[in-house]
Amino acid sequence: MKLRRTLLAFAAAATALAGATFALPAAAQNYKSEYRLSLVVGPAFPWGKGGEIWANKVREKTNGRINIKLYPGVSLIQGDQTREFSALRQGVIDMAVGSTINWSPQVKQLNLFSLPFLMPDYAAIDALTQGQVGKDIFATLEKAGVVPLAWGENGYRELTNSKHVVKTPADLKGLKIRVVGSPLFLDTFTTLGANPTQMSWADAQPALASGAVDGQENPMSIFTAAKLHTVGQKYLTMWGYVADPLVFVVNKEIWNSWTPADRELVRQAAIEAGKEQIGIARKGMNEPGQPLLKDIAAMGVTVTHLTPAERDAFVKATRPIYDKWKGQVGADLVNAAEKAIAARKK
Ligand code: X2X
Repeated sequence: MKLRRTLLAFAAAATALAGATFALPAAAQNYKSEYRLSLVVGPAFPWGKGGEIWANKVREKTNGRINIKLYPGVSLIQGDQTREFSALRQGVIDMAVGSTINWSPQVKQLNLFSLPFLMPDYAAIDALTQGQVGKDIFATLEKAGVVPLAWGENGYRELTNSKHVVKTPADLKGLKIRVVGSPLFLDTFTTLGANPTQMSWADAQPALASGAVDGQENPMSIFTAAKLHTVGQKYLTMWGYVADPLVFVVNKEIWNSWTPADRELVRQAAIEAGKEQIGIARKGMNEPGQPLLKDIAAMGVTVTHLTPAERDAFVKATRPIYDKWKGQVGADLVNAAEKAIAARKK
């Protein structure tokens, strides 16, 4: 009797002990003192700001259990942004807020957003990222070995150059244009008669400054924060041909090393940061009169808006590329995207 009571007491104590160990977050043993968050550009840009907001929210929500350090300039991979996705998967990078363009060499579905003139307005981007297409792409990323948590936005990529006003595809003829990431960009600019060369963002700025290239395409928030008017970019064409969303993502092993409760906090922080970040990225562009464009014009930049007919000439000229890449992205995904955009609330 006494023995049985002792055994029972022992078992209860052991259970309590096991429970206590289990309930204690793995923090002390398994959590790293610092998690490395990769970004192409830092907090002076809306993109990097999104990373900073995420890091701060995570630190707060987890009472410092998860401590994130920012690595702008994709410095963990020596500035080679097209390797970011592989590095994430391999654990060289713990987390990232990355552009769909930079990951598209590894995840071909992400080229969806770079199909020329697929998304006519912000509502079209939202119809994709906030709808079923966004869910399908997250499932693809998950299969590719990372944990996607939320969408952000780099923005509509407008065309700039140092030579002259561009209003027609013919105006692009022979212009040396720096492009990034996927071969789709080379195809698009070659088809338009330009002379595209692929290089990293780090290399692009000196190449623009020296005149090694004449032009580039990037969102207006990148143009202003990087002061591209100071490297000869005096002519801006608002053509809205593609936009690159950002994805808030975590390496799978890192994710699995966190307690379920902490994972939920990190996810919530990413969703909140993503919403805020999109607001910052669109600032000055989605309100009446587009005040950011007035600021850019005041810097001495000639801002060209295309008439619907002028824009249509670019749409027609790039249609063969759209059709060719529709197959590479996946016809089902592109069809679903086209449907979602047609049904969007404006
Ligand atoms: O390299 C670019 O053009 C940039 C900064 O927009 C990206 O990383 C996609």
